[in-house]
Amino acid sequence: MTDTDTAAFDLAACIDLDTYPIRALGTDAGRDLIDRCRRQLADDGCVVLKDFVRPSMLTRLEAETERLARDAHINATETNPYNSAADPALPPEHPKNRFDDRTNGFVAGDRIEQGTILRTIYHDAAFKAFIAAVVGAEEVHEFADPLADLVVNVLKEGRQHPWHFDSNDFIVTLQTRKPLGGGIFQYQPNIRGARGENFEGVQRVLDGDRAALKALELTPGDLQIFFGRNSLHRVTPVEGPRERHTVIFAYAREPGFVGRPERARAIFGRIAPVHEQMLRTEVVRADSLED
Ligand SMILES: O=C(O)CCC(=O)C(=O)O
Ligand SMILES: [Fe+2]
Repeated sequence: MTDTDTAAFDLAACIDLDTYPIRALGTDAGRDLIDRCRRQLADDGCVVLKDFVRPSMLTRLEAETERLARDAHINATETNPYNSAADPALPPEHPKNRFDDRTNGFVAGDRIEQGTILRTIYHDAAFKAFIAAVVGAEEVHEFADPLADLVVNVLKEGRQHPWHFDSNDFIVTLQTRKPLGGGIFQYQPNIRGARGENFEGVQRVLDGDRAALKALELTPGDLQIFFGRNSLHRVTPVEGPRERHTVIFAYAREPGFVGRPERARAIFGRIAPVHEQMLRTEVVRADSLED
């Protein structure tokens, strides 16, 4: 590790605060930014802030995730859009029975040190206040899960993240490395929601209907805020030897969120002490129910 990897730095040198005045949300320019983001999220479920990270920082940003990506846990599995089990009572063409390869890798949060650009942004109070204002929350809270709080999503050549809905209602991502081809983020805004699951609509997308699909042409430094709970989305297979890297900043509306231990095992290949604690508590609870 070199000095530049660990040197502390001012976030103002990293984020384009002139275009994105996240430290001055009470000013006209700050309110304007929030309004624009909120309108776009309401219309589309997605907002992209181009060049959120200043171009002068991109080399360092890319080097950071490139170094971390060597530690990614590759978890090749088959998943349906709901990340659930198949339902044999339903026909094979039903979306619940449509499984596709999920072949991305994740670098867990405990591999990402303090002093990195990624952790500096993640813990920054102004950044969190900005995200809260955009998603319409009083506050957002860092995950209390040392693996899932901050992760790097790594897609190698031929790998993909297939059609799915997220379990979090919103997700904040930053692209740090763009592949030579493919790796396109596609989504169909609000395909499900208050009116229900819309299995027919989901099935049409899985069958190749592209009529209402949107696609993002992301480049390194772009920040994306996305309501993935109701918008079906995927990342298409990466083409060429250059990996695709995105960073996921995970926040919750309530404090203390920890993912399920079995999910940590599936995604990161291991669990943290907080998950071990959860398992012990469950055993105690199960025992007392038996009595
Ligand atoms: O890497 C991305 O652009 C987003 C991946 C995604 O949809 C997810 O992690 O849930
Ligand atoms: Fe997702």
